[in-house]
Amino acid sequence: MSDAAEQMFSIVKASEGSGAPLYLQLKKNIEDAVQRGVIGPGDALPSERDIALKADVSRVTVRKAVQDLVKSGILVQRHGSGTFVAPRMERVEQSLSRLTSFTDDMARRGMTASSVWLDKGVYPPSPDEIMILGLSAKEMVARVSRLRIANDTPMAIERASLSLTVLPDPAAVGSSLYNALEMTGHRPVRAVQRISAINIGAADAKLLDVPVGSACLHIERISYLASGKVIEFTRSVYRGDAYDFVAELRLAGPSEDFGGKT
Ligand code: 16G
Repeated sequence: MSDAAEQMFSIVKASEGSGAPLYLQLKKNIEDAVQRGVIGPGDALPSERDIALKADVSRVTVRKAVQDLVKSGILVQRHGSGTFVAPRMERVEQSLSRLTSFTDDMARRGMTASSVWLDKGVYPPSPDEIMILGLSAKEMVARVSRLRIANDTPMAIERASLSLTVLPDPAAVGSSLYNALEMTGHRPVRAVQRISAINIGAADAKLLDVPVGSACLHIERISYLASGKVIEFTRSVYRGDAYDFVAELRLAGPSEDFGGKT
């Protein structure tokens, strides 16, 4: 570790004229070192014991500072291998005017899309699924839920529901849902997407490898066939630190309404 990096462990004790709690000083020093690039994404921090020795503070003080920095996403801890500066997230810019699939989006960027399956099965539908997919109460619904990954980074969790008439065997879906729909002539041609801000809960945070409560985007997509039939109802959680959704806006003509709810 460079001399400049070692500086982040120099703490001023109360007896030496500083009133700030030791863990806050240590936390700020590490945060400043990350911001100034003295230590970079992926760099390892010394062990808790070594930091305590270098800073001449207790291990409890080090733990408190490090835990706060992990919570705010500045550091990451990997079981058994230590504490690291969080990797820098390459933000993905996603157009809101084209109906594309995750697989297409990543391929266009030269990234490899992969998924971890969380669920694929047939279930009795929820009231939302009945209403949105236009099912009868007796029909079952196909659900495919996946953690979507770009290169090695988890980007989103997508939970899709479809009518069994278009996806009779969800277990047969391979790496792309839209490719599976395309094969049976059911790829959607239009979609309405609703995006809202959320603070992510513990289970989804673990899957996306982000701190609990971090800012994410909740996206609901309802997709349609050319006939106007709803084909897909997907609820997703996208990482807020990874995505910019971009929409092109044009001045409305005098006869166009603004699409708002009245
Ligand atoms: C996109 C869609 C999702 C769709 C998926 C299909 C959003 C927010 N979501 O990620 O609704 O199910 O693509 O991707 O854009 P796939 O064909 O790669 O499985």
